[in-house]
Amino acid sequence: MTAKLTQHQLTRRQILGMIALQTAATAGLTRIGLQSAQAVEPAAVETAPAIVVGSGYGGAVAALRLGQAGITTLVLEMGRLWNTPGTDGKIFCSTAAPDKRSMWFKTRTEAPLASFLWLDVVNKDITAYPGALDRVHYDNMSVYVGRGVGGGSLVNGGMAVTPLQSYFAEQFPTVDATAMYGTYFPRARTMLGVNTVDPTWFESTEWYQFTRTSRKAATNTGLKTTFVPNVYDFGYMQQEAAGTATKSALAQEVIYGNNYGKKSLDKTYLASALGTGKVTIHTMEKVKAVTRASDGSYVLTVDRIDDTGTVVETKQYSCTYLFLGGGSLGTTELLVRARETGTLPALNSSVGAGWGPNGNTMVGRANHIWDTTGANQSTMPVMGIDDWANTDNPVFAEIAPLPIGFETWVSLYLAITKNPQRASFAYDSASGTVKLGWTAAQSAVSVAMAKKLFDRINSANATLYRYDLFGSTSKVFADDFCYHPLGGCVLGSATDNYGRVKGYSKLYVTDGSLVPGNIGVNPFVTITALAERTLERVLAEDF
Ligand code: FAE
Repeated sequence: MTAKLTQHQLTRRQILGMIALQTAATAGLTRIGLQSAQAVEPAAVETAPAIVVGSGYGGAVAALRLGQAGITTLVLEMGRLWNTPGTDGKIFCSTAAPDKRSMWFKTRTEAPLASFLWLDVVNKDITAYPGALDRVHYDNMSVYVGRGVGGGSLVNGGMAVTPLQSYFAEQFPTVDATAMYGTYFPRARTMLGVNTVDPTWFESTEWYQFTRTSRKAATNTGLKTTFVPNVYDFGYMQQEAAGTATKSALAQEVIYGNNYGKKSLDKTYLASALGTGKVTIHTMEKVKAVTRASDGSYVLTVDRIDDTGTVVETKQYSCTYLFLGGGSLGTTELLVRARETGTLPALNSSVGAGWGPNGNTMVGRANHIWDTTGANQSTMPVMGIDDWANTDNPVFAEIAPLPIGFETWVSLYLAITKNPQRASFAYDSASGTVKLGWTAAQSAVSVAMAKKLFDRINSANATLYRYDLFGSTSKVFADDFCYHPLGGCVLGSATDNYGRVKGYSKLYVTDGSLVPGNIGVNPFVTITALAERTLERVLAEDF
């Protein structure tokens, strides 16, 4: 049984796009498109009217809307196409049995939950390979990102949350919130395939016992909980629970990819983009440098890598319109490097600034023996504790699973706090990379906010924190990693009000780097909606 979307759910163009994805995977191609499903020998310098860097949310929206407008578009993605089963018959590996497919060129997995009972039982040695999840290390902050066709959508928890309109307006004072909430958020949700868990099933299934136990503790504290939509197909999940479909969310699959059930971008935006016949995706190609030629075109220097990470070719591409969708880290790094090495010298000083981890802090609580969380846990979160309206201490805490197959009595949370701290990226000429200037003191602000909320919950329920989950140091709050990197090329500062990069025409940012460090909820719906808004405007005015 597979999670292929059924024909009636798909447009003809999406079906064509999915066939292109499938054919490319089977043939082992790194070049995916309707015409190029057969291997085509590329020219020395390839030219396309539009190039999109990255195939996450921002990149996927750009690819589809450009393709629909009839513009020949090339997408360059540094990760692989995730569509070919390994020897176990699965495309992705599970969190319980990680192998080389799990992480991006690591020799040992680096899972967010480093330990259990202080024991180093979670992480495993693996062979270095272009796996789906990367953990990028900076001083005091590591950032998890997805790698491959679909970017973060391959590895994320699928929580598809629209921020409070009032907070959106606070973070984006120059954006017309009425248009966002009337047009672009609904468009993004429809395109992403957002759905919600059936509340009746939720109340009865063993798979969400962990959520109900956390809800009980929140309710005892007088806190509000709210259901959270997701792009995982809950109809499929119910079939998994009933034993009539192959398990994915119910088989410990999430951060290293889901084999079934999740509507990642390769099933939605990117399939439609390929279906236009105008879009081609090149995989395993990392954009290193961008410059502008005297005729105004952009010239990209790109490393093509193989499965060992070896650069097998350095190529050049040129385009008239360049859309950056490499994510907060990828796009910001490219632009900071371009400014500091003088290849795009007119970029302003806001490029690289305004970065934040969305106030992310992870924490675990120990429940009483009678408050079980269940051996069986779905990997897809469906509920959050919503204390954002508490002006003294605004926190939105997603109730996260700990799907390790036995009873742990642990309630786990990913808290999103309203941490106002921001950091900047600086170019390091010795390594040719950028460094993030985030400090431990800045993380401490998120921890203090999360602690205030969870101290209340522990006090109301006479429960304690877990000290054994984040390494051997008895750390209670995981304050050194995030899932939600935001900012670096903030809308209205590094760009105009529509993502057009200041200082250059026909150069656009479409991804999470536009969001000023915090959005109060899980960010991909906001990133998608902003990209829809950008593409609509740019196609109407700039082409
Ligand atoms: P992103 O999706 O990161 O895509 C960027 C793409 O560009 C990637 O495929 C890169 O490989 C590629 N790339 C980067 N640099 C280059 C380059 N130089 N050349 C070629 N390609 C390049 O960007 N968010 C939610 O809303 N709900 C959740 O439940 C949720 N859970 C998460 C769980 C995990 C484990 C992680 C890691 C993230 C989670 N997120 C969640 C965050 C979400 O996935 C993230 O905000 C978006 O993926 C960001 O979208 P972008 O378009 O900015």
